[in-house]
Amino acid sequence: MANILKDVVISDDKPKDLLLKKHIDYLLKYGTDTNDFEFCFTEYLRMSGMYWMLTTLATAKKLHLVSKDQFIEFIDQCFDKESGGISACPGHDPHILYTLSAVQIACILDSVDRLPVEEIVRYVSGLQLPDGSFTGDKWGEVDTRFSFCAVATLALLHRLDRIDVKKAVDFVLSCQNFDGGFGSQPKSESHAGLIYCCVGFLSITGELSRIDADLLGWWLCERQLPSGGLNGRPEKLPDVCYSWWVIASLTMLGKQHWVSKDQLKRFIFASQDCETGGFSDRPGDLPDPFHTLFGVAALSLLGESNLLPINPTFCMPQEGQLMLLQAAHKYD
Ligand code: GRG
Ligand code: ZN
Repeated sequence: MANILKDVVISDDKPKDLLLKKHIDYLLKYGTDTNDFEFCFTEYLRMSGMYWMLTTLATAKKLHLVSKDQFIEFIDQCFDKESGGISACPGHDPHILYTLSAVQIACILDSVDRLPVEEIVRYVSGLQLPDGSFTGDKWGEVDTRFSFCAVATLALLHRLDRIDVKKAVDFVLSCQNFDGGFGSQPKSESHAGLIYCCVGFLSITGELSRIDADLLGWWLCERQLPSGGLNGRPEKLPDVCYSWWVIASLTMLGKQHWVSKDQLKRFIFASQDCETGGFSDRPGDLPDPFHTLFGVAALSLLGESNLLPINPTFCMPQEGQLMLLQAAHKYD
């Protein structure tokens, strides 16, 4: 029996170009009603939500529409003096993901000098285990996402020397699978989100040449479905966020041309909400700030005009801090 391919059909009434102004309005309005159910429900990821919003606005050249101080003050309220880490919102436990988001926010706003840099470095380096892996927080879960968060945070703060980079690289390489992809831990299934984390990690640590780029590039470009959208692993539906996780990984590997860019753009454009603004995971679903960032960021990588170039490793606008860092090594 033939395999039935999971995919979506894009109807002709779906948007065919970028509705940027609507997305700016959607993001600026999001969070103005703090009693809104969706806003309250997403409290546990607020710091990342702010990073998604700011990166989208920066990529759309609209950063001047927000006040810097409000974000830096929020980071201050989320800083945990004891551990040195940063949480998603006041009163929550610190975590490496929200610590990275806070550092990204400060970089985008050119305000790293207002961060408690040494305490943050102490927190991140303290999460490394003897085998080189990283836990996400004091509770001990190990995942390659946290290896990425650790080196991205430290690279942005110019403090990579504060961890054992060689051991960290060995751990990430031990999560590489026979299909060329990477999972969350050794022997875990390859997944595009985790591949982005591991390729990004190896880009930051200057070890991209340790990847079999042809094998991984093949796995990644097989994520493209007839609709043009990309899924995160075989047999799954396409989703706008994988436009980012996959195309950013292919870009770091110098193989962006291995997927059809026009078909991918068609899928991303079709996932915009022309009434409210914002992108959803796939055409016809409800929009959210997460998919709005990754839709816009993928379009930037695909060369969409009116958007600033985005860095495929850090998912932040290239200009400013990242120009100096030059951490996204090309595969050669
Ligand atoms: C700075 C851009 C940036 C990121 C920070 C947290 C992180 C680093 C990246 C997340 C990568 C990611 C999306 C990992 C996915 C993990 C995973 C196994 C998801 C599976 O979710 P399902 O089963 O999704 O709901 P699918 O699409 O596979 O059905
Ligand atoms: Zn998604």
